[in-house]
Amino acid sequence: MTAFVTENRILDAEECLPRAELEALQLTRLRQVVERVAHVPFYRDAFALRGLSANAIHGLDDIRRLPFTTKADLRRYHPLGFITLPREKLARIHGSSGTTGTPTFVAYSQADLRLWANLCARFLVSGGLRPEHTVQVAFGYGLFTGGFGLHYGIEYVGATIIPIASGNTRRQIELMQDLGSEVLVCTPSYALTIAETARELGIDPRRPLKFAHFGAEPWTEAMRQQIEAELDLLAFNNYGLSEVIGPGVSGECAARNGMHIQEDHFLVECLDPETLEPVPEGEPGELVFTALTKEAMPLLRYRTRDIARIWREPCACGRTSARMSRVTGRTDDMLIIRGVNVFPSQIEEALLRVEGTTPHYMIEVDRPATLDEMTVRVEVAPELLSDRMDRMQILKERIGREILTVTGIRAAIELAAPRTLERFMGKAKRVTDKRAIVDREAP
Ligand code: DLL
Repeated sequence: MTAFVTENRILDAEECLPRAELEALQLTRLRQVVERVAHVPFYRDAFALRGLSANAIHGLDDIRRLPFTTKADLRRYHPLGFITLPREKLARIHGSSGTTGTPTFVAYSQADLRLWANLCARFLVSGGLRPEHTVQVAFGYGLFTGGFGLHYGIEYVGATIIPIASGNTRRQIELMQDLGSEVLVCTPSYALTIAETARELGIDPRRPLKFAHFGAEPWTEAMRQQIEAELDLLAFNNYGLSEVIGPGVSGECAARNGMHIQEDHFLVECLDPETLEPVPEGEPGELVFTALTKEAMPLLRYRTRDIARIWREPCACGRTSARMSRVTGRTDDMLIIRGVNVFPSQIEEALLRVEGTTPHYMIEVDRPATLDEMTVRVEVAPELLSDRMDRMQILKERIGREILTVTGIRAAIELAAPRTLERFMGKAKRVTDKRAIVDREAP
């Protein structure tokens, strides 16, 4: 690992390795990690069943002989059955609350924490962060990996951090102005809340912000445009998940055309979630990651449930790594409504096509009799709210049509006044499924 924000150098050498060299490095590291996890009970048993050892890995394709790891496996070995180091060697434990079931924990060694800081620094730098910037971290600090992950990445770059965490939006805005934050780090939905609150307070939120790094939840290109217009900044997307390391798995460069996956540390597969066979390059599939270099708790073939596309064409920025698209849905977030697959992101896409509907919405699915029904509640701009029922009806029909076009589903539309739907400081939770509760995370 090198500190890379020196005079003219803003890339780690490993980020631009020629493909063949990158793959050779991945293969060496894959063998090492297989060896490292061989005594973890889950993998020991799975390897025994398959007659596997590190010697059985001859090429990267041999990854397909390795077992998958799922959230349900982590639960089965709760709380820390996947660690490869003695407990006393752990430096940090984070956790993910998840929406169903028991929380799961992830562990880091000192070396893992250094690696994590480096990986976050890489995407921050590729998205414009420099040591002279002041950065406001409005992610939660705690078991969630967002706050601490980004914090140490920013520190690694050498920029000034304001670790305000999420919440207290008014203070957030005051501080931003007082201390001159140029960079904002949070979820995209919280950025919208910040913009909205600033407007209400009569504060111009556009100064001094210059750019932002958003992640931890799905968002659309239209939402990016809206945030950029309201806050007058450049917004970069970054992706990660606790089980793999936290933020730092991938992030956008200046080209903002896909997120560079940090492939020297994470081997990625893009699989058909049903057949678990690789999808053709560029096609959407479930992302599956193998952590190649982590010490304390490297997971093999972790099934993220995130749907995205992956491609490997070279990027103008010089990085040679594969890029991933936005996450277009999760296999477990996917709603099946009257047999049709619907992702919350599609509803957002439809809403953003109708001027005057803000991106604050909630989706409710119910089955009052035999048929599923979807209701979309959406906040609309004050100037669109009217006492005239006919006008409101026209607006509802327009929204309904857009949702039908995007999803193929007819939804009941309810219009809400501004600021009446719930706001989120962290990840937005927009779906209520009132049909029979199922454990969506079961393998
Ligand atoms: O959300 C790690 C993170 C923190 C990433 C801060 C980026 C910034 P978890 O709480 O384990 O970890 O949630 C991981 O969040 O599987 C995705 O479904 C979703 N997610 C994360 N980043 C993005 C993104 C953190 N840029 C889960 N776009 C993942 C869409 C994202 N979804």
